[in-house]
Amino acid sequence: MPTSLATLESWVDEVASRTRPEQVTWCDGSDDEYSQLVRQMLQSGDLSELNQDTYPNCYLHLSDPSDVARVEHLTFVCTDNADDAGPNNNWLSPADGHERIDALFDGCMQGRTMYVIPYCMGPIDSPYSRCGVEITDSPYVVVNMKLMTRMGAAALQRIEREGKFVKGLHSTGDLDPEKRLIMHFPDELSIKSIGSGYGGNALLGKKCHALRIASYQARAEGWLAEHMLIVGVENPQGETHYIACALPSACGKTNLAMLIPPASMPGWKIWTLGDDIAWLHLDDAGQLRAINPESGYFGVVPGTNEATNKNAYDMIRHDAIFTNVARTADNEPWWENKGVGEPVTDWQGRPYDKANGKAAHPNSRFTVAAGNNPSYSKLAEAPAGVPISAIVFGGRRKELAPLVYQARNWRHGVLVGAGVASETTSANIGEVGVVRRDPMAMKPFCGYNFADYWAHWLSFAGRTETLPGVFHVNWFRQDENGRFLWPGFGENLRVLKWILDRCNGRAEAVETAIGYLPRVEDLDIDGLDINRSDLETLTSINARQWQVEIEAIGEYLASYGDRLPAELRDELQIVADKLAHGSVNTADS
Ligand code: SAT
Ligand code: MN
Repeated sequence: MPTSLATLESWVDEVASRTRPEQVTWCDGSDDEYSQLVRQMLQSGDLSELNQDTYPNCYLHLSDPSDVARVEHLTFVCTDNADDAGPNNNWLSPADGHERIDALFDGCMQGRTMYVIPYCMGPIDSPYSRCGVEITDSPYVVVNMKLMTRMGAAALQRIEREGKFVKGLHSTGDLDPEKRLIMHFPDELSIKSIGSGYGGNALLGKKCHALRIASYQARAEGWLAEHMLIVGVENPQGETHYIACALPSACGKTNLAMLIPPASMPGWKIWTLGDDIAWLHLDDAGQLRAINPESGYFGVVPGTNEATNKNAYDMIRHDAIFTNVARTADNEPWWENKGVGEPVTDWQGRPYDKANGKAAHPNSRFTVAAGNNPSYSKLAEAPAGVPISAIVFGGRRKELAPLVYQARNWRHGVLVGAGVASETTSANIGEVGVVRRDPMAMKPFCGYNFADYWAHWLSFAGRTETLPGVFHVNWFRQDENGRFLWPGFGENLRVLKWILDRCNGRAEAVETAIGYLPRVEDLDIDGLDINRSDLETLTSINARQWQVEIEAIGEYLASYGDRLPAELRDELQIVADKLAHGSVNTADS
């Protein structure tokens, strides 16, 4: 018997009798198993080899052209009461949800192998970690789970000890977009996903478990599961402080988590803890601590080059799986803004022709184990996680939002997070570049009613005296000609420095209606090539535009009805009043 846990064994049997696979394989997470699956996929054509001299152990997977991103419109949260899922989720009752999706699972694995993948989200010996088991008929999912999570024998042992795990059932089905569904049953700690082999739809440990199910669990248990990178910033004196930062998908979380300090800031170092998800707990002393539940990265490829993110560029030169990139004549992977080489085959395997659009899909991805990252922090393995000094929210905004500002306090910070809006990206199927509300960058990922989620966030203020500072950033401000005002990438360290200096009482700011802003002279811009007027624009606000924005945030919040916490409404009124009475321009130290 592969497991001593009867509930696990009987669930696997039950799934097998519904899906009727040819065989069932329990995954042990070993390197041998990984190599064996890679060999098998090279034979079946699921993977192809890239140039093994220049990209050793790197492989390319081309997905079905209709299956290249998450599908929010086909993603459901199934709770007894529709209000518990909230207007931020598509809802079905658990009975209807099971009925609709189970019909698609009937016999779907015939002729295929069913893999059973025990995994642990978080360091294997951390009390903050949580386990799951994913059943899938996709060997591509197995190898990605091996790179992204702690999967295999050690996870199974923990699951058997605890007797509790999240059940994730996945099948690629027949990839028909009409028969694609991703369902969550938070009260049952279970996930069912069919019809997609892509990223967040199929690697169930990631968005489905570590965000949607975990956020629901976190609320009941008093912690937070967030769409945040975790980064350590070491100053020239050797002190390291940690920041957790929420940005929507494809807005540069991986780049920020792996930032390379500019040459004009010697002595600074960046340590990566995580690039996508943070689980945050208060410890006994009331300090907020973070772990990264993942152990690998599923990052956006286009735009990665030696100048923008040398760490990522180097990290994906070996032992990486590429999904939906193009290829060069030398059989190297190629993507837009790689900086070297020319595509000869596009992401659909066709001869490259400009007329067909981009060579690599804009949401093409790399998968690598976190250990490949030259700036990987060993503390990512620490069972107790790291203390968080600052929480940063952000979005992609052409206008309005300044480069950075600080919330007046935690309660205001929750409003800042709840009001986040961002232009949509290619990480979801749908229109790109439309501004939409994306509170805490969790719009696609919060497993319950946002109103309850904000109440949960607010409740932290009553639980400790020492909460982190809360900030908002926007790297994407443009002028009327579409030119970016801020250089971004490594230069973002200047903003992180101001943020941490604020938390440590070392930086000045001006109080405005929306919060504390740096003056140009409060930012360290030594050696930065940027003109003064761009900096002025980046560090100022337009009160009239903000009045319109605050009104829009008010309407958005009101759409949550009676469940909206009154504190949030009060906080919004404070900002509206400050805007109406002219911003207070007092220097603050
Ligand atoms: O496809 S994923 O959800 O894994 C990536 C993303 O959208 O952030
Ligand atoms: Mn993400």
